[in-house]
Amino acid sequence: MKKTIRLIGVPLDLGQAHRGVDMGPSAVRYAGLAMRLRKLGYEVEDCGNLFVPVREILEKERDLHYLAAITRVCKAAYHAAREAVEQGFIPVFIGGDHSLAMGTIGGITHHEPAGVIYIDAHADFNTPKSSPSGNIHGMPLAHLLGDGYSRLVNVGRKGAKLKVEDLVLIGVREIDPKERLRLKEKGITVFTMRDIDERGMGNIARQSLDFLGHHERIHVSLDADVLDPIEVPGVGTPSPGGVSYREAQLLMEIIADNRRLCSLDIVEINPILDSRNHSAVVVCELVASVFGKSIL
Ligand code: Z70
Ligand code: MN
Ligand code: MN
Ligand code: MN
Repeated sequence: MKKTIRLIGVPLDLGQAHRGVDMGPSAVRYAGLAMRLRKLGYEVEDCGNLFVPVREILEKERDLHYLAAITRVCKAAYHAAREAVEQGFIPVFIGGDHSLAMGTIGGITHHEPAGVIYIDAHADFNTPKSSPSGNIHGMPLAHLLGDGYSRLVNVGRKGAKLKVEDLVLIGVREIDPKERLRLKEKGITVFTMRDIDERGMGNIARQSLDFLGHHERIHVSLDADVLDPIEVPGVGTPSPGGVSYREAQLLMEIIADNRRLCSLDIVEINPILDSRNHSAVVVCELVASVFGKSIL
């Protein structure tokens, strides 16, 4: 009997500047994610959305990068992730921007450590000091490893939620100057677009899973902007030269075959910048693959 998947929407758009990411959960539901997963034989329970305050009522917090509100949403996401694990569900968090990962990954690792495959055009490894934008969605991994705003580092439980050996990044092609230094100082495992071009996605996927071989559970955090914007235009920060749909499919299929997936974030889909919900439909196909859809 397959485990039940629990869908949890997190319409968070406070971690970055573009409006529309808050509509991601609706776009992904409308694209038919639940039905797609049921067809694969899963039971799917949709819990609706976590509460996120509307940006227009937080004008006074803008210069503070909405830190207080993001912290509250991350605490709620932490709790939802922890509870889903305790109850034996596979949680799928539908964002919203990537700052939600500071909650979800914390909650997933509340009782036991897990490995994280972070799939993104960006490294999301800025601290408030290294960030040129101040946008908190560029900072979740720094906080999960213990650096940055103490309020966010301590969401859910005190201190870092991940160690360097728990994390791999795939698909990176845009890194800020100080962020690059931080990645090197900490020795983070990063597979860039160059690595994918030279060695192929199949090799990168298998090496990532081997690197996380000491974990029984793997969390995947999928930022839609990892995909090439020609194929997936509905993202706030389009970054040319990205992963193709087929490369992303292969990565998802290899993760599925490995059978350690415990939870998933799908983030940064922006329906306002999309046309006819195409990007959400593409991402739903990827989610189906990571949950075991196979061609033959
Ligand atoms: C940049 C920053 C980012 C996502 C953009 C961009 C970060 N490094 N993350 N889109 N998902 O502002 O820190
Ligand atoms: Mn991201
Ligand atoms: Mn990104
Ligand atoms: Mn942005």
